[in-house]
Amino acid sequence: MSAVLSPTALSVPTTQEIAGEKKMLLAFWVTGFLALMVGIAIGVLQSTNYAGIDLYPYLQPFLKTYYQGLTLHGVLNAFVFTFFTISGWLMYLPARELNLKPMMGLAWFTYGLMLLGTLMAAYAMFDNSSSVLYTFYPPLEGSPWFYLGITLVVVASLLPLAVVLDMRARWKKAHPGEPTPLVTFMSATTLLMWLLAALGAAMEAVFLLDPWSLGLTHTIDPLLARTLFWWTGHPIVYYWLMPGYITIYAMLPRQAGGKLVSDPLTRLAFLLLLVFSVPVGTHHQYTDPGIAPVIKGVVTALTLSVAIPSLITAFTVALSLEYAGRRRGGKGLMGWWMALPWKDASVAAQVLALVSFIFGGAGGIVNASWQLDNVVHNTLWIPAHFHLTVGTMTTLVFMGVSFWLLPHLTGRRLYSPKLALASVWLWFIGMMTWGLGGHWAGMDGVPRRSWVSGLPHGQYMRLYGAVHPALILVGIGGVIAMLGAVAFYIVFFGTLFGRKDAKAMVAIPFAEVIAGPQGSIIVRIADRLGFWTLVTLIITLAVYIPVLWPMITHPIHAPGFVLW
Ligand code: HAS
Ligand code: CU
Repeated sequence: MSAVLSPTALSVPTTQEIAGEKKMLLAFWVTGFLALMVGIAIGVLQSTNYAGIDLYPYLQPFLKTYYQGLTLHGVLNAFVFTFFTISGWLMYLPARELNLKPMMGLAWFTYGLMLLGTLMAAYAMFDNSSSVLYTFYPPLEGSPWFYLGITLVVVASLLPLAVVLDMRARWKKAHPGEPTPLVTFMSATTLLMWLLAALGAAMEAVFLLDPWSLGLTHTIDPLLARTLFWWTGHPIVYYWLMPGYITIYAMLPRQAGGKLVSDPLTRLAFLLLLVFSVPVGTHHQYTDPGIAPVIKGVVTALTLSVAIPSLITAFTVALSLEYAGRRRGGKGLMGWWMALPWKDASVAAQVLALVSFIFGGAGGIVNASWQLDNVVHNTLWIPAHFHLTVGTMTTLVFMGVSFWLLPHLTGRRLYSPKLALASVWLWFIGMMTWGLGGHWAGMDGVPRRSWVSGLPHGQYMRLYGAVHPALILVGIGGVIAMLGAVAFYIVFFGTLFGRKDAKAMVAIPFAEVIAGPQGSIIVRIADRLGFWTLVTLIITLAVYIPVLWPMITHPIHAPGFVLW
């Protein structure tokens, strides 16, 4: 019945063999979480803003406006935190699973390039020359440091693909005819998806933003730029999600005391995520003019398809958790749920993240339908949606991973497991409260990205008094999550600088599987990664050529604006 995930997965390699690789992942992980720390600190200002409390006047001269704060919050959390942690994670896991040495020179080059890009963009954001928000929609104009910095970060994020494909090729050579081991398959699929996804932003940067900000062109086409941005901007959310799914599928079941129920279903979910993620970016532009209605209809259908792999995930993972809970003695309909190891902060983080994702995903399905999106677009509903998805599903999962990963990488004991557990619950409760308030206020028409607390109090109450309870929830949620973050970073740094302990060097908790890959036709078909990448490219071009052609043949020439 049960098959081990891969022959090498459960072996514990000697510290010496992998010390360099551990150092590499630690560098990526710590840099990402440092960016997140700054991003979260600024985030609380965004939450209190909606509750009607303007803290920005107290932060002069560090942060001049709400929009500067919001730009830093979005870029540091959504790009810098994710790109660093994901790049290191996706190179390290296959190396351990396959027991092969990754191309360390390229791995460190990735780190250096990403750091350089981050520093350039951070400089441009902190000096308030680029308060263009994390979507940098032109004709809002930022400094070349910002656009060039982001360009370097994106280029760097593509390099781990070469590292992973190289290891996969070497492994395949030594194991002819065998399917790629699961975690390596998931890492490669994520990075191949991201390669096709990044083409949009790359074109936007190279042809539009970089030359414009350098003064080589004097006007910009806002519609074309937005469309290329969302080519990348939608699938980037799966680039944030899939690395979290790797631990949810391939590690959480073991941490919870069970097994992953199906290897082939896991691969099917990742294959569908590869194929359907990229062509649907125009669902962020349902209200934009200049895109044919028929395309918006097609994109609605395609977007609903990309929810299918997450629905598969919901069932596969719920069953794996149920198996774990019953093995631990849980009885009856929901007894297994209570029997999960809730005291383990790493498990609690991941399971609570999944609970939040039920609501985040349901909101996404509302956004996906063209008609319903018209009700919620550009309202606080949208940030509520993404604070439950990237802000909880991705972030809380990676917080939970940190609780075993840091001891694994440093050989130091987890600092205060109790505080770790408290941080998880505080983050979860804070974000769920934020999510509730944000969805509610959004349905009542409160706009996103608005410095509402900058209004005179009477005017704020006249406009938003009726939804004030919802906006207070947003403020309270942000503060609770902030407390969770403080607890989390005490544990994070407490572990990094804590006591060495030989027993702390835990192995990666790769899970065993119940239904293995042997003899599965899905596994055989899914393993043809080159073919599926080509299929995805063809579908993407089939959707995007009709979208882009009218824009290219009828260009808009807009001058730039610097507003804040
Ligand atoms: Fe989204 C806007 C559609 C998922 C992030 N999304 C955003 C933005 C961000 C974002 C950042 O169609 C804002 C961008 C901006 O600034 O303008 N999104 C979707 C859809 C999905 C979806 C259909 N989004 C995500 C994920 C994100 C993310 C994941 C980050 C990581 N989103 C949209 C649309 C917009 C949008 C439109 C534009 C809206 C507008 O007007 O601007 C789907 O992938 C969601 C599928 C998910 C599910 C949930 C499955 C549940 C699971 C948990 C199971 C629980 C278990 C626990 C096992 C169907 C897997 C056991 C528990 C028991 C009780 C048994
Ligand atoms: Cu999207």
